[in-house]
Amino acid sequence: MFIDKTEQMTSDLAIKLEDQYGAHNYHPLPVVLSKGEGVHVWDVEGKIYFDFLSAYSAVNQGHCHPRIVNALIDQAKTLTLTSRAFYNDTLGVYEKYMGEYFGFDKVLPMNTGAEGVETALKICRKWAYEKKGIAENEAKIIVCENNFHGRTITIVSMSTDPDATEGFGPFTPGFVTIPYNDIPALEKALEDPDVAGFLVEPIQGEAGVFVPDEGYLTAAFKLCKSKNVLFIADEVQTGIARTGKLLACDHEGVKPDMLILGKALSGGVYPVSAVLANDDIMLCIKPGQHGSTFGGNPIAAKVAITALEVINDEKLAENAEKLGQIFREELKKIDSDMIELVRGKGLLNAIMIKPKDGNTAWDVCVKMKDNGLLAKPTHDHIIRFAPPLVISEEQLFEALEIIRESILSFN
Ligand code: IF1
Repeated sequence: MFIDKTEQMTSDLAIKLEDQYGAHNYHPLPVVLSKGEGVHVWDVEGKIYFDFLSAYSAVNQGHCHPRIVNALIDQAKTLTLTSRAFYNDTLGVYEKYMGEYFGFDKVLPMNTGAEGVETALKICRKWAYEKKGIAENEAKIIVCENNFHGRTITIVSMSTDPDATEGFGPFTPGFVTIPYNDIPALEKALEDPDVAGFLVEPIQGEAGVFVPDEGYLTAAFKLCKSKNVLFIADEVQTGIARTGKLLACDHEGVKPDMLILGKALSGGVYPVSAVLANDDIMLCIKPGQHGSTFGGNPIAAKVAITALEVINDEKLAENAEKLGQIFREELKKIDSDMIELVRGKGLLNAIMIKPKDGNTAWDVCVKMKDNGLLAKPTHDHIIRFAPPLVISEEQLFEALEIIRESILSFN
């Protein structure tokens, strides 16, 4: 099928093109987007939707935030990429800004969340051998069941999800898996002197917005410190104001030894990730031992600074906290036996859907799409709701009406 460049783009054509020429590694909701602004996206035919996924919490500042887009444009006209073979006039400024913003001595800039996680794993192992004195190649890192940290071979080596692991072996060794939100299990795993780190999502996003018990992070952190083990927080999805604080760890005042950020670090405008740590950990990495062509490039640097300024200036964490509480209260009022559970923190929320007359979470999402709101199921029965944090109370109530109407339509 040859596409005439002048052919009018339609949703059907876009789907056909992806089907014919793209790998089939996703099963998207049948909607084709062509424009985004704030909490809204539009499809090719011009229909408007509330975006309640925010590209999995990458668009916390709203689609195409003008300040962030302009930062991208201005830098793109000046200097896009130097590599780290040379210095440039933006990276140090960005690194200082990040260190002061999150309270760490140093940052190692990368691009995707998975690269951030891989970087943290490498730093943790380096620290294990150079500082903790674990025997070479014996370092272990504890992870939780139902984790999601990305899709590289080493990261899926930590996964308990068959879809993530089947057919991708052999796997990277050195990981110990324990149940999430289980302090006794962590305590037992920490008895092994070769444990170097504990990698954990403060809220498990992909697992279905699994919020651990109050105090879990504090207890886990204290246990790690008592055993000289690094507490590594993967805040790629929960960070950058999503859960009602700058970081999900902030709800308990836990300061991780290593912090992994991504997604909304750029407001969804550009791939930007980062690992932050203090000197005693970060300086275990010496010149030439880790890096990336695009890591910390001038565009990423300027975009991330602006994206973080927007979080502060527009008080998006406060807005997420306030509207998240209203959102959960209103969801619980929906009189439907399809809703088994409502849970979340800030504007990272989810509902558990009990299938009814053969209708599943997917059918609810298709109905919400038809009614003007986009969300997607995770693990069959859970629908995650994560609108941009710039959403107003009025827009939230408009969106809640769509959710309510869509779910009650199955009664
Ligand atoms: C997809 C899931 C969410 C993450 C955490 C690291 C990464 C992610 C806590 C890696 C990425 C994304 C990946 C994206 C869908 C989305 C996702 F459904 F896959 F699991 F959010 F829950 N740590 N999560 O959530 O970051 O390399 O993607 O930049 O793969 O379709 P990345």
